[in-house]
Amino acid sequence: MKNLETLNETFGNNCLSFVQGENNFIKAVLKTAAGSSADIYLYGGHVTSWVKSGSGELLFMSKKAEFQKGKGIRGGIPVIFPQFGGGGLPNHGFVRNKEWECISAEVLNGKDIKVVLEIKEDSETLKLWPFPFSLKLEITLTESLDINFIVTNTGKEAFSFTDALHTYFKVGDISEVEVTGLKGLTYLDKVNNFAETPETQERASFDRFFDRVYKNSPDKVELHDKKLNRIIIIEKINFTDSILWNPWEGSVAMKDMHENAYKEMICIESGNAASRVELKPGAVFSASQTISVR
Ligand code: TA6
Repeated sequence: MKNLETLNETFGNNCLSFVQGENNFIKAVLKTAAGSSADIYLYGGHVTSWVKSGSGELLFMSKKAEFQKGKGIRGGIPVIFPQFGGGGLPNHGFVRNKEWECISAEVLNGKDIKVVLEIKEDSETLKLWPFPFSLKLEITLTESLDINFIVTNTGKEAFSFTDALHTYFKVGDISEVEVTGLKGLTYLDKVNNFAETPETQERASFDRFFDRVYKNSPDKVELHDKKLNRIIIIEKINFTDSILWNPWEGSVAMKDMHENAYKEMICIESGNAASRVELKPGAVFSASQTISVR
């Protein structure tokens, strides 16, 4: 794990610097000439802020988010691999709870910034999940925030996984939010024993706890925020599903969620959650998400 000085010497430029963030966790701070910015912690490969010039902060971060080794950071864009949700591994896998390496940083077209982070197996992960792998995140800050999610099977055995970019969006008031693009899909309703449920709403709205895996969702979904008067567009490639979640008043039991935090957020996650991705030795899987605002 490189220290701050080495990171800045190796990758720093006039748009990117590494600083000590919360609890002295190292984060990259990206700033474009157009006035957009993003914060990316090496811990978890975790984007915690995306500010678009003219629109303000687009991502939700809990005021009580914990920056502790072994714990997930509550908010931003947790990276979920090799397991979405519960199962034989820790909930949502283990890469969000580990240090990633920065392997490259460059300014594109004189204005956009691309940072590549990588995590590989180590003795801890091999105990949990006995497969060598590489997971790279190519994060590009332009007028939008683009993330390429690239898994390589670097071992000699095939493996399978589920995944997600577990994105927490900041909203003005969850009761004044609508999500479009889901009508006609079937979702697994985790609030109702994973019942296969048809989505009948053109403009899905929310008034209670929801936790839904929309299978084979379209590659574009929109978040309409009436209170903040903005539309966030989530576009994805090769992430087959969209997962929507808000704990509602249940968040009172979550010690890393501040009071009434549920009112200010919605998770719309791009992932492969309902079906596993199979990867042969040497094979590469890539998926991407682009979020933008208008
Ligand atoms: O994506 C929705 C979900 O799977 C919910 O079921 C809930 O567990 C949420 O993720 C948060 O999980 P976490 O492990 O980050 O508390």
